[in-house]
Amino acid sequence: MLDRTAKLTEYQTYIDGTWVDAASGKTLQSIDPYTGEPWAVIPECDRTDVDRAVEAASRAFESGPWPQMTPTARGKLMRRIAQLIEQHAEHLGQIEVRDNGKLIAEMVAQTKYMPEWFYYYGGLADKIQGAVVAVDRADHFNYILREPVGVCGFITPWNSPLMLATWKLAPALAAGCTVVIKPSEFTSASLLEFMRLVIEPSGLPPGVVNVVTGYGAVAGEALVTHPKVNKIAFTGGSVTGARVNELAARSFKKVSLELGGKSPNIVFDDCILDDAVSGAVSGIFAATGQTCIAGSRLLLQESIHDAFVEKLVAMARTARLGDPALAETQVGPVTTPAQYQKILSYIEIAKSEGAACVLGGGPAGADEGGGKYFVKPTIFTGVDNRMRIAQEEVFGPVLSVIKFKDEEDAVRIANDVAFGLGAGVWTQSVKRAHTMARRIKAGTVWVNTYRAVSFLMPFGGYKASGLGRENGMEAIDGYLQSKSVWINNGPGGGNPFIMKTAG
Ligand code: TXE
Repeated sequence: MLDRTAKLTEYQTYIDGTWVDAASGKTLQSIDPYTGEPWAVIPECDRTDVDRAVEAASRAFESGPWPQMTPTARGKLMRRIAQLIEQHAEHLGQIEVRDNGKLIAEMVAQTKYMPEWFYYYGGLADKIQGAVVAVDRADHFNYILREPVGVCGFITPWNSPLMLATWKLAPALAAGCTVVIKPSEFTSASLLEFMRLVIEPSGLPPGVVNVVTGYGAVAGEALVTHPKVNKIAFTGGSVTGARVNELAARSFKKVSLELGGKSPNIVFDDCILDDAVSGAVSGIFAATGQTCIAGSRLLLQESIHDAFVEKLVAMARTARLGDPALAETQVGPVTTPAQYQKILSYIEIAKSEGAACVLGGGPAGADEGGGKYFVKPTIFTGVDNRMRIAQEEVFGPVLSVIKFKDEEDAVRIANDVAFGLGAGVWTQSVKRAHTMARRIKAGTVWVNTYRAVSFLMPFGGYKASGLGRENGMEAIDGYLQSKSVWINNGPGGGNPFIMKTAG
């Protein structure tokens, strides 16, 4: 059970295998979104700390035990990390409930599942294979090596702090990289607990994984612009993602971005209605809508629109708001005051655009199970896809319902948006399922399910939803680069003034 009575917990950050304060001695406070009160004190790192962490990661990459370790040994170490997460899953989950306001029920599921990433990528560590190429030259033996990209900087958001760090950390370690992580200033505690309970006792050499806590504009930008960082992996909003991409480009860093979405959840009249209603609820009200894959545009076929909305509203109305630490709670608080204001402002925008609010539409008071930063599950019908409420990411429990006529119309509306992260399709027709999966421009299409993720399935965005993929075999490619090796076993010579081509 979560203990909310303890006084402020003071954290240090983890750089080069030791626990340290920020060099400046500055700290920031982390707020419990359920009570609105500070509960933890976190070092406020700046460029000096980032420099220390990157230097440590660079040393660990170039020398010391890490680059000497065989990929098989790296894999074993990663399996040890997985076991340590299993041991501490409950505690890690509770910290995230406290720091982020995530539901304990969701955190139990997430922290139980997280070890799979380290088992899976640990298993892949010694299966990273180059190739021998039968090159078009006599007496040559050519091969391709696959080498780690080097020091990686991770910038992670507040909505699923540990899970999203895991998606980056596991493939990076398997590839042999070293890492500096800048968690969100709103939710740093679970990562620091992860370092204490998992990374430190795992036996990873010092400097392989480092953490710099602090603000995005200071610690984040120092990491993105540091000359010794070779790759940036970022998850967050599109505006920040674009800035990170531009800054990283100046020093030619490799970049992967997992950004926002405005995902269509498309319901055809041949669906199993109850499953689709539950899928619509899960798409927008799970995690209080604070998820990049939120199915925030519900596209309903005209013929079932009214019946569907009736069932949807009836189900959403029963959602239990409350303390995220209680197993029975279904909708928790919004994580940050700024996000709370943003959600409320979008509710007003939707109203002013002429959408009809058929459920919720404002803050949830204490009598409804709410607290300081609670928003009622909100549904707007009569939404036109050109409205801001249909085009811009709200990142909260606010659903836009849009009517469509037929398959063609559904595809047009679904793709008429800047984002392309996910999409849901509810139908019993096999033909329609495959057609829609092919025609929707999004990194993930779920048919008759929603918000499902796995370490085995690539995850990432089309269009403004990002660059690169996390999870699955291809994620490891983002942490590797290839080197072409030419060995001439034959005579030298030839005209030194022209390129050595086959012709
Ligand atoms: O995210 P930011 P914010 C979306 C969602 C939300 C909006 C804003 O719509 O309402 O973004 O949220 C770090 N250089 N998503 O402001 O700014 C920051 O410290 C380097 C979608 O909280 O993107 C944090 O660690 N780093 C999303 C991380 O970037 C910088 C998850 C993310 O913060 C930086 C979260 C800078 N200049 C929000 N500025 C998703 N894809 O799941 C900030 N940061």
